[in-house]
Amino acid sequence: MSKTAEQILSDELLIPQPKEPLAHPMEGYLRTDRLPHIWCSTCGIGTVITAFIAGLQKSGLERDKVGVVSGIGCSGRAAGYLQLDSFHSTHGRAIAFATGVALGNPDMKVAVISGDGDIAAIGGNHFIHAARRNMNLAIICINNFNYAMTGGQAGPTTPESANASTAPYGAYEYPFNLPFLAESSGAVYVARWTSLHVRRVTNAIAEALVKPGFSFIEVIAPCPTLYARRNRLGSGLDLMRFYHDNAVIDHNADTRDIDIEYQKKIVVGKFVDKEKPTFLENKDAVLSAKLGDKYIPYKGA
Ligand SMILES: Cc1ncc(C[n+]2csc(CCOP(=O)(O)OP(=O)(O)O)c2C)c(N)n1
Ligand code: SF4
Ligand SMILES: [Mg+2]
Repeated sequence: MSKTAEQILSDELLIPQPKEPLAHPMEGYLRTDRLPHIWCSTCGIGTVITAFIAGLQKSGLERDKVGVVSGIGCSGRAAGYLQLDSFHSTHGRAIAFATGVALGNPDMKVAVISGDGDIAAIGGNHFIHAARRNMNLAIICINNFNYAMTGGQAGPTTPESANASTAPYGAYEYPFNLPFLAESSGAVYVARWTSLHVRRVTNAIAEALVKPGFSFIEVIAPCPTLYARRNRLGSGLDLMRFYHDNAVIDHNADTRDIDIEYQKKIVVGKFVDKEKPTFLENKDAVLSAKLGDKYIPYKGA
């Protein structure tokens, strides 16, 4: 039985506590045989994985009712380390793949954990159409402002003037404001946090997992090896300090106004949380009304 949003927010942060000393405190949720992981020291991706496991626990969902899909990239490695029904799909196709899993298993909640490039560049079309259809998916986009795995190229969220390997004199394209893109495409839940806001990210993931329909959570996270090094921003810890000093929580912010400018204030919060029938609910409602008893509601593959 899934928990309500109120129950989730009133619970304490639940980090899995092993009864006996184990090899890893999250053993049971991680494929520990795949450790050590590939991520660099002070990279923000691991924090999101920790928050995902804690959020999954808070959600109260049965583990066999949750699937995780990632694309390709450093962030796209997330699914491969999680001991769930998890899939490392192709670059840009994580949401398309997750849509198939969700439609084939309507009683399952499918989460996508992937990067800004995977979700908003090559996968941008799948992103807007899954949001438009209100597919039952929870999207967690780890935004490190660049294509990290392939060498720090500029992507669709790189702030103007930031240095990237394909923008050595500073990026000059206009970046996406992802919460605005998600909301205007139809998402029913939209939040932005940084990897410093572990408790908030955890709660957002728990809420998104139990919310029917398309939820989107952007997590701004350090990439010390490429983005921070090229921009001389220091280590991941320095970026966490920057988030501490520059993240402004404003749940009532209009998503149109929360563009991210290079090394300026970052508006974070839960911006959208509304109810709307999902893709399958709409399909069943429309076809039952038209076809009556002749229509057999779809129960999954
Ligand atoms: C079809 C295809 N195009 C390009 C690539 C090369 N590629 C692999 S990862 C990646 C970028 C990943 O960026 P992002 O999704 O932001 O993840 P990050 O590494 O930053 O976490 C690219 C372009 C690929 N693997 N497949
Ligand atoms: S290259 Fe950047 S995003 Fe990739 S693991 Fe290293 S720090 Fe993290
Ligand atoms: Mg990236």
